[in-house]
Amino acid sequence: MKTTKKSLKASHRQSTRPRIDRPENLGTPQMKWGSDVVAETTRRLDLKYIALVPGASYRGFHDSIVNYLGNENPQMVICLHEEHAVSIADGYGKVTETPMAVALHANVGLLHATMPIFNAWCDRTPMIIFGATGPVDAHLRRPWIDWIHTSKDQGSVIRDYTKWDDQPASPQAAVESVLRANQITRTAPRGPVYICLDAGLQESALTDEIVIPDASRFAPAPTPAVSPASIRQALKAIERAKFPLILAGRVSRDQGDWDRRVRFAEAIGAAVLTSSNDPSAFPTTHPLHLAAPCVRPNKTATALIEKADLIISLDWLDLAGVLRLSLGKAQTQEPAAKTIIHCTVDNYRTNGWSMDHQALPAVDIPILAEPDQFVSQLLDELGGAKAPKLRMRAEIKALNHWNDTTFAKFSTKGEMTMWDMAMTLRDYAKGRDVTFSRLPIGWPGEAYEFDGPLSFMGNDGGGAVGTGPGHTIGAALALKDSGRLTIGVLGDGDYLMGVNALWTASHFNIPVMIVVADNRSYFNDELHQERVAKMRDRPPQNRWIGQQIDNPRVDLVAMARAQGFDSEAPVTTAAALMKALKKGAAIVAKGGRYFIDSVVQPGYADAGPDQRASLGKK
Ligand SMILES: Cc1ncc(C[n+]2csc(CCOP(=O)(O)OP(=O)(O)O)c2C)c(N)n1
Ligand SMILES: [Mg+2]
Repeated sequence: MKTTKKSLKASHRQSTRPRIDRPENLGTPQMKWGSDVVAETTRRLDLKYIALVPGASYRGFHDSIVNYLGNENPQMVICLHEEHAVSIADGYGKVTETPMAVALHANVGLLHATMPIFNAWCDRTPMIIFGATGPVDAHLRRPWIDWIHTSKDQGSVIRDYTKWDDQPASPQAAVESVLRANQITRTAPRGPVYICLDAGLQESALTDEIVIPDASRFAPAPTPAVSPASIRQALKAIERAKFPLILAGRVSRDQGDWDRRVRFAEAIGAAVLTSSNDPSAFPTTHPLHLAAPCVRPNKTATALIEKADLIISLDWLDLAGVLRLSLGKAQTQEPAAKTIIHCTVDNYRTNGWSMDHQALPAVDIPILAEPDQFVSQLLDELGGAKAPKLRMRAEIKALNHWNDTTFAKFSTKGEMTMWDMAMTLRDYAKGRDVTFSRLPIGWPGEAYEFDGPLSFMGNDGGGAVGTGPGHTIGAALALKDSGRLTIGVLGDGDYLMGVNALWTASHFNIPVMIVVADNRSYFNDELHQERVAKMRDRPPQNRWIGQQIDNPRVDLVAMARAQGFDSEAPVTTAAALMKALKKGAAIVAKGGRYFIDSVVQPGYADAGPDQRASLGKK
């Protein structure tokens, strides 16, 4: 079609029809090529999507997906950057706890994708990444291009932050490789796996008949149970405890698991803390949830940790770090004078390269299981459905509930602070089926009002700026038929680094809303520069240099509109934000996409004290 001004305008307009790019004239495709075998095995794995940026290194596999599979199971999700392909798979995997596939071109596509792969590793997100190299047989290489895009041991680029990688040398070996990748990525602790497909293998005609076995015979095993002895030990500790505290960390997205967690806390009368880094784990307005979610312990969380005589960590991300900060210990391994149960499978997956395993906690009752399995077994022992409804200990009842006491009023007029913006979104989401795919740095914990396992998807596990847009679109893809409204609240730095992920949402008509906390700065780092200047007795007012994203001011709205999102002028007051949220939600409810540039004053609701000072570090 000839591109005219009119047709360009029309193509920017929103469509709400679900989109599948359907291939034509396929006839009855037969499995004839090496890459058809990879595609056929992949088809058996129940992978709905494959996010990709194309490239000749996997043109054979690409053809197999389109002209052999008919672009179904998996269906291609085209992206404008490899970072987004992986971030979208990460966002999808966080919601569904199942893998999405990704395809990356040669060493160059893989190098582009390294940061979000590391992030997915830290997020414990399952994902099957297909890469490509070669032809490995130098005799088959096209001059120049095939040589620069062939690397020996390509998996070594990401081996330190993937669970497993392989480069099969025959179609038969590729069958095994794909089945094993699926098993490994779906086994907890989950994480990305990588299969590098030799271009020569992909493009070679099959000479033997290849058997594609029933994938169900290669399924991951059910999650292991906790031994009866460990359950007895934990129950004894619970029975003895005067003030048990549950640290609800990395747990599942399953509603049944959520309900069991609540029943368990109620049955034993434990106080509960949740992390602002991880997806929602416990209803934040429950009378046993006593402090605003946080990463580093806030004042109330610190008081609770000090008071507790039993801590039950459900895979809390940084147990030793949190105990060290709240108990003021000089050394991480200095034991806390309390009983500690720590339930995690993370020990199965650590390596010497990444320190994302965090500090080593002192633990009295280690439980090597997935936390929701542990909770379910404990609850069974406590009488399951018959366990006491809500055991309210006097000590816990006496504590004021943070939700009732800590809210300052927020202003609906005048230029918004981060607090005003956060409280407006909190008010908007109340009673609605909203999923926050991300929330920005500096978001006050008091604004987290979560009532289910899909209320919040957690932040970037790898602390990786630029993943917010991809995570949001991946989460929205997973939730597109759920009736939930997916909102990604992002920093302007995060948005701008990942902004061309938005086009993918428009291309596939994925309903989603993105709201940017626009402080025109990499503000988190302004605070760092201020701290350093103060430590060195230098002028803190220069903190903005090398940090502010201004002059010229970036037109965030134009960048969203250019990629098919609806959006209007930036909003500067809480009242205008609320209006925009309502308008945007109506558009998204009809299958559209909406962007809000929410201008906020630079500054965090609670920048917090520099905790490192208390560790005696510079
Ligand atoms: C890939 C990457 N680059 C740089 C950083 C360092 N960094 C951490 S937070 C941050 C600022 C993010 O800016 P924005 O998203 O606007 O949030 P704000 O701090 O303004 O609230 C930066 C640059 C990082 N974490 N990851
Ligand atoms: Mg910013």
